[in-house]
Amino acid sequence: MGVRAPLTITEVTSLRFPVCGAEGSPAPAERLLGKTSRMMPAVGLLRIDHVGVAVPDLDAALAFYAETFGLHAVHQETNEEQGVREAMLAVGPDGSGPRVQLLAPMSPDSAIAKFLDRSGPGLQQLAYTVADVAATSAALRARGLRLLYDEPRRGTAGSLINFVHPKDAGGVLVELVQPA
Ligand code: V0V
Repeated sequence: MGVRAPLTITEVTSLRFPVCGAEGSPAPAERLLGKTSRMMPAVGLLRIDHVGVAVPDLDAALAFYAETFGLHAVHQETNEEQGVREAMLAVGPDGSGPRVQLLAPMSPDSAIAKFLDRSGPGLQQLAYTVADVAATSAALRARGLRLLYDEPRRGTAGSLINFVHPKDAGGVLVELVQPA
């Protein structure tokens, strides 16, 4: 029996899978629920990109993470559109895995300022890497989820980003990141 090579990113994002069973071969869920067959585009989450942590003061948080956890920033920038100063911290000896993103507000009406007012410092978002943020957004819209932006916007280091509304994702603000 042959072993299939791993799917490429292009193949992963072009996959379609039956929600209730392919035409002519009803899946158990379809037989049980009696739903109409339809094909959905694959969502295409590739890995966890980063977790975002809301902090009131970026410099104080950077010092805390360095002294306490030995984590250091590998990238810092200001994103005016998102109203944040942010830093990406690498984890582990080669730093190639998911990162911790520290997010500090630039103004009182920014998303991070509102989060801090409501919840205090802490986990604000979970971000997944995707190959094509527009395609993943479309796939999630097809499942009835609300995406915050009609078109992808600019994220860290020239990436393209969009978000799933936390009320449609089990109380988690989900970010989609297409790296530059
Ligand atoms: C709000 N809610 C959250 C939440 N933010 N739940 C879980 N996690 C969060 N981060 C809840 C909130 O408690 C309410 O629940 C409900 O959602 C609706 O709240 P809302 O009054 O509409 O809240 P707002 O006005 O604070 O807006 C929430 C959204 C906003 C998610 C729409 O934060 C947003 O646009 N976020 C996307 C942009 C962003 O987060 N930018 C900063 C990171 P109840 O009370 O009704 O039960 S920038 C970034 O990540 C970059 C640049 C990057 O990674 O590259």
